[in-house]
Amino acid sequence: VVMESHLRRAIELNELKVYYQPQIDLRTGQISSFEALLRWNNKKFGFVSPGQFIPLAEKSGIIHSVGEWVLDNVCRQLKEWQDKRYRKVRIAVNISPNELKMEDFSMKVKQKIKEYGISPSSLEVEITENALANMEDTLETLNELKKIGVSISIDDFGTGYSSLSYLKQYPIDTIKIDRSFIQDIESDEKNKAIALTIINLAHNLGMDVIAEGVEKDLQAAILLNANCQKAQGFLYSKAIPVDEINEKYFTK
Ligand code: G
Ligand code: G
Ligand code: NA
Ligand code: MN
Repeated sequence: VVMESHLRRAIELNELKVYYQPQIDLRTGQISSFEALLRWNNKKFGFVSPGQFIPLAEKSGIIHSVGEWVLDNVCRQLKEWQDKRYRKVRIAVNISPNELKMEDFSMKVKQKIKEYGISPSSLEVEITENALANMEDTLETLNELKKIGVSISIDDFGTGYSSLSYLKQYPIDTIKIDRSFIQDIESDEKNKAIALTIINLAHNLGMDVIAEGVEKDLQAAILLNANCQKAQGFLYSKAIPVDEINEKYFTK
């Protein structure tokens, strides 16, 4: 409860910050996109990990204002890069099941895109399998997002409570292989089999695929050899503030 009351004031106290983790095209080694990952630095609690405060935000309903704040921040960032004529990259935003469930979610996204005048294709929403599990409205929301031109990816693929049938019902662009399958892909035959099967599954469905949690060159080599297009992980970079992103990836 104490942490919740601090989280409630985090936006007005300027305690939230969006960090960005690069997503790499394995064939060219170039950055193709970034995942926006929220950070909270509180006076009393210090840095609280999103693994801790996101569930709290979801339980308390704070996730709606936090989610809007993140989306606004990301769209403003895309606009800034667009104005500076930086190389075109996409930003992926994590969306909680509770946000996705809201009837006006796609309208809000549409309005933000319009407000900042950004290209819809530069925005991606990341949702988990669990968000798709039992909701009728979700399909309509995702279809609307798709119509607007926003990309849709499935986060932590293979770890949720879900069936594969949603892959044919929902307009999914990209599957993100959960990092638990990538972690020891070079030594664990089962994880390797699962990861390679997900890559084929995605491609057979005409979807893109990205491997999460890549930490070693050998893992990247195995994935490239298996035709995985993209990777994300500490091998390339952890999530960093936008100043560092600008300095590292755009100004040279
Ligand atoms: O950033 P890691 O660095 O610790 O992220 C932990 C978890 O928090 C991940 O599951 C990630 O998807 C989630 N997360 C990070 N940022 C956001 C956000 O802006 N919105 C939502 N809903 N989840 C987020
Ligand atoms: O659930 P989601 O996939 O959004 O979670 C992203 C989380 O994974 C963040 O906490 C991020 O910091 C973490 N992460 C990103 N890359 C790596 C990696 O290479 N190794 C590990 N262990 N964690 C990673
Ligand atoms: Na994510
Ligand atoms: Mn993930």
